[in-house]
Amino acid sequence: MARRRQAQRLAAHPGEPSHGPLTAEELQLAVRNHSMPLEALRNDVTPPGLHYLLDHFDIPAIDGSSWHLRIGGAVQRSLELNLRALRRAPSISVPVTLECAGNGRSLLKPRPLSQPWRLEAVGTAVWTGVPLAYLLSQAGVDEDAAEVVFTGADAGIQGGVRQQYARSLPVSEALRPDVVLAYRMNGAELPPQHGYPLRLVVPGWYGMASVKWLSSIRVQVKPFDGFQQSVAYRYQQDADDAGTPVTWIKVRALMVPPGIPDFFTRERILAAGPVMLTGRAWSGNGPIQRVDVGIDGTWLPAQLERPAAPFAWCAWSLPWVADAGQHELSCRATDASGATQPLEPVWNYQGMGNNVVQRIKVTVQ
Ligand SMILES: Nc1nc2c(c(=O)[nH]1)N[C@H]1C(S)=C(S)[C@@H](COP(=O)(O)O)O[C@H]1N2
Ligand SMILES: [Mo]
Repeated sequence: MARRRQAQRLAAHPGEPSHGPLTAEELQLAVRNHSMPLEALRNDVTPPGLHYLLDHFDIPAIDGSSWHLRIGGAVQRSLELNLRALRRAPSISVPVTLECAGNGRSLLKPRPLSQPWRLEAVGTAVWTGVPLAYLLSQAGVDEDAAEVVFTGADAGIQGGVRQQYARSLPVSEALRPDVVLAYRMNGAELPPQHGYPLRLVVPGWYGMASVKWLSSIRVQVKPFDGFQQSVAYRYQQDADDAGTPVTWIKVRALMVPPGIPDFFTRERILAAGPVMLTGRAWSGNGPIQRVDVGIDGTWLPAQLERPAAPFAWCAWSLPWVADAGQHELSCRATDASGATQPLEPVWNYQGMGNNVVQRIKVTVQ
């Protein structure tokens, strides 16, 4: 009996894939970290509160008036800046589509136990703040520097390791002109859950790179080997596989589910006749080249609109004349690198980068 209990506990261990029903631990994470309701795909910029959210630990308590950011390590001059100094520095505003690398995880079989996203862990916001490259040039990055490490104020334990959330970027990425230290989101003060008072935003990279609640930036000569870099966020086949790092966002399209939902199943009910199917598509690997919409398995090219910025999603649309009966709708994007979405999920141990096509069941009456 004790043995069985232990086995059950092990089955709910994060990282161990499960064939079983959703666990209490997954539900606990899911109610803390929400996705974007698919109908919010109708907005160019995701309204406040509808952007997806992923916080590993607790939202830290930070007093903006005494908070400051330290920049140090392999630099000529270490800097210490408070919020007022940052707000006086040159600023940019960048529309960016952020997506969690674990998006699609709960559709994998077996299901890696972690935040159980379906397909909606995405959002687009306009991030305003200081270009990281500007502050790094003020500090003067040493010639032999390799990486820049960003550490958040949030702390916890993951994989048995006590840590503050931290991630690094290669110096070349950190110096891109569109990488921003943001203190505003959609024109308003950064909300507590999205990183107040300051967060990094790395356009084109999966969300884990965009460190929230920044407390320090450290330039390093050696590669960073923190937990969120060397253990988490890797494409692995099993626990012993060192794997490859998760970096750029893979291509994906999503559709606004047409018609009205059934409350419990979320299946769609639609009146027969013309309907405009719409959605958004994005990729970290070059502009979206095409979106195809599948109607009962027949693919038709959608019309694309221009995105607001290189790493913001683009809108797509396709008119459809719905005839009575059951239908399955899907959408599939292709980016400039030629990459497209798989029709079946591609499994990996941490459930990363599952950009399988979305399928929506519709009953037309
Ligand atoms: N300090 C800190 N930064 C963090 C995280 C975190 O838990 N702590 N989560 C990361 C992950 S995995 C994602 S997907 C994004 C989510 O950003 P959002 O909550 O603003 O959508 O923040 C990233 N930055
Ligand atoms: Mo994430």
